[in-house]
Amino acid sequence: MKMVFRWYGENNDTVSLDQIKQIPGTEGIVWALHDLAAGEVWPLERIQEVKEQADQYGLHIEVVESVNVHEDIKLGLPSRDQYIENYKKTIENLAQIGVKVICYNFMPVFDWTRTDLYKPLEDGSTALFYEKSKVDQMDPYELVEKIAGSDVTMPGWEPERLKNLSALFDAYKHVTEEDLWDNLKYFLEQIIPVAEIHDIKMAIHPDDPPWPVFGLPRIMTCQENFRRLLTLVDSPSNGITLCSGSLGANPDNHIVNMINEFADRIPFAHIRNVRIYENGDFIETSHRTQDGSVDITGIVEAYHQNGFTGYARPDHGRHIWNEECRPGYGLYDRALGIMYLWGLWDAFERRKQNELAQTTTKSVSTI
Ligand code: DNO
Repeated sequence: MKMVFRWYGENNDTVSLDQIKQIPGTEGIVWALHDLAAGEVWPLERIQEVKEQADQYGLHIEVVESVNVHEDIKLGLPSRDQYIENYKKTIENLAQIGVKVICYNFMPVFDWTRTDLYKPLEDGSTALFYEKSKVDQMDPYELVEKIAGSDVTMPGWEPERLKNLSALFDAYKHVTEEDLWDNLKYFLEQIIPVAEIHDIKMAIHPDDPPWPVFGLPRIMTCQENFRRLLTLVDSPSNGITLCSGSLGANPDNHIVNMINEFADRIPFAHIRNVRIYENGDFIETSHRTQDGSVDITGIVEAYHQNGFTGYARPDHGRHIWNEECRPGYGLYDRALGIMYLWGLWDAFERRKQNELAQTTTKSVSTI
């Protein structure tokens, strides 16, 4: 397991590279050129710039999250071909500077969705919260008006997506889940060969939450659908960012089974916990197994048993110790998350070594 940490860039993050460097066992940043709109080619010089910044701290830049997919590709519009060409060029440029994994998602219009960014937990910290009934009852067009009339910015949403929201909702009105599958296949058939040539693993992120929101279709939601994704283009470059928190918001998703089934197609793991309530609401807790509904211990054990050598990052943290930061992306709780993940990993590793030593001793003593 290679531990990495998401970093939003020099002028865009409250966490600094020297702080990241001091988190034990952390070897690289997970980054993106967040100011570029989906569909633009990422220029080589800009990529090089980030590499130089990271180099100064001995951190690598092998994982990008995300190169976002233009809506025209998801909608299957004729204009998609130009955007796909741009995407290929971005893959080439990233490979040239040493990137190995590109995370992306195929969620229509919105990335991750929450209803409260600072919901208090019992311990006095705050965390990202999703109130299911609130989203279920929300009329998307009302939402558009609300957003248009405010200076609201949403986590994980690029500002330009918030413009023209109404038109986007209209465009998706007749797009079914099967259409989305077709459009994903079309996209993958074109970009995966390019990724293969450049030894890049594409890693799709699950939909968060893993069910349709605002009447928009969502397909990266469950084990069966990830199985289908992997067959769309059967290549080691067509992989998954297995996000335990996104998938874990649906109690029917069994993450350990997914790791066991897809292990060799998971180049990138997001590991975090989430507490699910009976009414479908959920809140993001600390990474510790006992604090939420997701079996983080079992998940790390499954990665360990499968000999996982991919990249892993802690995911959203709570806001603790009065830290002011991007929602979910502070330093403290994610650093604690890393220590928990390493603690589990090291214990599993020690157990394995002890077992190996015992078998060796046994076989020696029977000779
Ligand atoms: C949220 C993230 C997502 C993720 C994208 C990947 O914190 O996990 O925004 O980066 O969905 O494309």
